[in-house]
Amino acid sequence: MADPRRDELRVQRKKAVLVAVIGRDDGVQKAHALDELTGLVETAGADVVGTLVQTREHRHPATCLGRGKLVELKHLIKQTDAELVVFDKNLTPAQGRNLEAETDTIIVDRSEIILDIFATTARTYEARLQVELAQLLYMRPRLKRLWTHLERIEGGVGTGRGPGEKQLETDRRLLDKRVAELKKKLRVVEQRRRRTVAGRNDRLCVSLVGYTNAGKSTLMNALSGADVLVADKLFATLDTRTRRWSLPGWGDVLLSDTVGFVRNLPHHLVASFRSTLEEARHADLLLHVVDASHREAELQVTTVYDVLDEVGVNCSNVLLVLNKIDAVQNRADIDVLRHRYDDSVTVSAATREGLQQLTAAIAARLSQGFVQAEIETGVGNGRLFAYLAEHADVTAREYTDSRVRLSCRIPRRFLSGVNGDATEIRVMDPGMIRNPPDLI
Ligand SMILES: Nc1nc2c(ncn2[C@@H]2O[C@H](COP(=O)(O)OP(=O)(O)OP(=O)(O)O)[C@@H](O)[C@H]2O)c(=O)[nH]1
Ligand SMILES: [Mg+2]
Repeated sequence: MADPRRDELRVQRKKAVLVAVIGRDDGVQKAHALDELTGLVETAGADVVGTLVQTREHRHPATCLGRGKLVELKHLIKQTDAELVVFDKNLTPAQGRNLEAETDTIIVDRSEIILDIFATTARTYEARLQVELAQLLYMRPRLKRLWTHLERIEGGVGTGRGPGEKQLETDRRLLDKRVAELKKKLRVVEQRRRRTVAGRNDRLCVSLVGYTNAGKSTLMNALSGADVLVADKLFATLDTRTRRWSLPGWGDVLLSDTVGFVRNLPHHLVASFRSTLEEARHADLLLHVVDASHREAELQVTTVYDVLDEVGVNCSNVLLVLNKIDAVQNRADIDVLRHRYDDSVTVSAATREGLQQLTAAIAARLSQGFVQAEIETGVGNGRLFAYLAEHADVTAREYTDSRVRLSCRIPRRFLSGVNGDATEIRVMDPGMIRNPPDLI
């Protein structure tokens, strides 16, 4: 379905006023309340001409802003000739409608800006499907408001009297039909991806996750010699890229670069990007990349854990990578972060400082996934021998009559496959193995 707002709501080159409403518990300083939104709006291509911040514990149910601030906003719009007002919070459809009526400008919220950026950046078939689905689901409860936009800008649609309920009904039906189509297509893509990821069972997978612009792609390139896109903009990466990486002292593993996160990601977007994050969900180790030079590094770390939790990624094996230390002005700031996240590694993907320590830490972490086991079974158990040959490192064999006792190192996740009648398993050393085998 054609999006009737496509042209009208395109934020590019529009003059925008940004508004934040912050509470005491938001953990955001007033002076910096709009830093991130400014980055998002600029990435989307609009010109920021003014800002307004209100400290308020409860958002006004009808207009988000209190009465006085609303008057201030109207002045600011007049002064700056703004065509667009962007709210840092997500607005309800009714708040959007009321604000538009009050200010006579286009009101956009944080979700719409993020969706807009994703829509412009999405390149692959999968990413496009995901973004379109998220956009339509976001639009659905706002359809009426959308037509009011058109009415005002084009002096009415068709008859000049504006669309009736009938038009709205037709639109909603078309939209629902497209949503069903997209969901079906995405299911196919998802199944394919799931099969691909499951098929990699014999290789260990390391996934880079983190806040947008933290340096994930730069680190991927620095570690594996890949040439994925790096850019000083938000959401440069939308698709997961996986490369084989020869990890020193270990052997080949798979390294994946994934989409970055941001505070208050639109819920629909998170939901539709589930399949893109399939790699992270099945990773043996997550490298959580943090921009240590960022003022809000700690807040960003928390956000990333929240989103990972929301999309069902298991965070039990995470290595925190404090990146961009070359850009940290005050070294004491790094010490604070190191102290806060004591099991972290400090690097600069740009200058390669600390990369050796990082690869050693990754190898050590991966080896924690191994166990030392003794397995006793019948000498004719060909299925088990084949399984161990594929997945384990057998270090000793001891035969007695018709039985054999095998000592081996095996990835913990493959232990459950060692079963069957008359097979005994004894896990000897569930701890770390210092010299992991070269090949897994
Ligand atoms: N000074 C400095 N800049 C870095 C470092 N690592 C990355 N950058 C810069 O940070 C910006 C973002 O880097 P990317 O690698 O694209 O970040 P990303 O995490 O992949 O971002 P998204 O894909 O947008 O989520 C680029 O301008 C990089 O050059 C670093 O160690 N030091
Ligand atoms: Mg990237």
